[in-house]
Amino acid sequence: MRQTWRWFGPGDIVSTDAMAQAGVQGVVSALHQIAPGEIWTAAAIETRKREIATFPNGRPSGLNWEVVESLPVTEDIKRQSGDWRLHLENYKISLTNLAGAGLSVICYNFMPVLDWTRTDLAWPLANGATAMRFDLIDFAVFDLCILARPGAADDFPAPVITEARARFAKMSDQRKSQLTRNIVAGLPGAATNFTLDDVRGQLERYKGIDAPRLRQHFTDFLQEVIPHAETLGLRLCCHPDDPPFPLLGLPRIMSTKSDHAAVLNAVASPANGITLCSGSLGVRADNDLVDMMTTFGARVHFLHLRNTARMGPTVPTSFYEAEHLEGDTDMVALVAAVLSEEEARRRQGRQDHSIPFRPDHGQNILDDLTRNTQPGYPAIGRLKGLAELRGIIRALEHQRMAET
Ligand code: DNO
Repeated sequence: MRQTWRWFGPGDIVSTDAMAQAGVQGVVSALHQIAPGEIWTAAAIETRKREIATFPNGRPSGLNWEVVESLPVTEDIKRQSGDWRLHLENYKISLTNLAGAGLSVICYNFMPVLDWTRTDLAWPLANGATAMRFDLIDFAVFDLCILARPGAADDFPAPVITEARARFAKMSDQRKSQLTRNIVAGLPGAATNFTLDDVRGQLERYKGIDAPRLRQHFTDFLQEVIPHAETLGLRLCCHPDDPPFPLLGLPRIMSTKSDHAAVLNAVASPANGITLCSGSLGVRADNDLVDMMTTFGARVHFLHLRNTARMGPTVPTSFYEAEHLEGDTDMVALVAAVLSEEEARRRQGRQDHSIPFRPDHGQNILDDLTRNTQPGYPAIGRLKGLAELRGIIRALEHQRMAET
């Protein structure tokens, strides 16, 4: 398992030397400064590679850009409207340029309008640390009372609506604007940064696009892009919906095991793969992560290892981001399944037998609490997650060696 770490570029408070000291083997990055739909030029890609390869003091870091997260799919492509054909052509050109620069693993997602979504970015835990959280009642407050979306009341159970209206009546203006910012202003890595009116406009443009139609658009995207990616030797890997259920009345189609099977079956190619994200998928009790890893293993090109704790039994539910080894996913069992897949790949002579993973997110602990890093991407919280995962990997590998 290849230990990688997400880096947002030269503006990231967590610098390249922090990554090196965390002991990471490869870097995950994206050209966030380029608007979705535009071409990632060879020159811009080379610049990012150089930035990763250099410490702030100018010395070589020894680090290499190994995974792209994300090459964004535009709303036009998802809706098949406006400039979608131009965006598709540009997507393919960006892929050509990335392959030319030696990159081969490309993560993306197909969530309409909102990428990953939380209501709290720094929810206090009993020990003084903070974690990210999705609170269903707060989300309903946003949808029903702040965005005031027509039809929102059809999308929540009656008790949730009652509680949300009561909470809204007592909510301070400060919390209302914080909640709005948290949901619509774009979390790190998201391709979009909206105002309330932008969201309303986007929702309007999705009218008539239900789950089957979005899935058809996704298939069309794959049929266009995957053959090109395959000739370039690339491995595309779709990230699941986070959270894995519909929001704002928009369809979400990468939430369950059968969603993943449909995407993988849409185009049978090694270039058409998935990013297995335990934190996103683990929010649904009906997603068995070990089973998904075992079933889809051959096409898992990238892993996000993170844990969430569900706060209720239903879908949708509230949840928070637990420590990497706590929460609802059995991380030891999942890592064991990944190691089995890697062993199978080695036997088959696959070059990509070491699957890149990153310790996804982290709680804010110690100096993180005053450092103002990107939400979800603190230095120490992630380092702790990486260290714990590294311990599991080392122990399981040791056990495997002893058994053979
Ligand atoms: C959150 C991330 C997501 C992810 C994209 C992938 O931390 O996992 O923003 O990068 O959804 O396309």
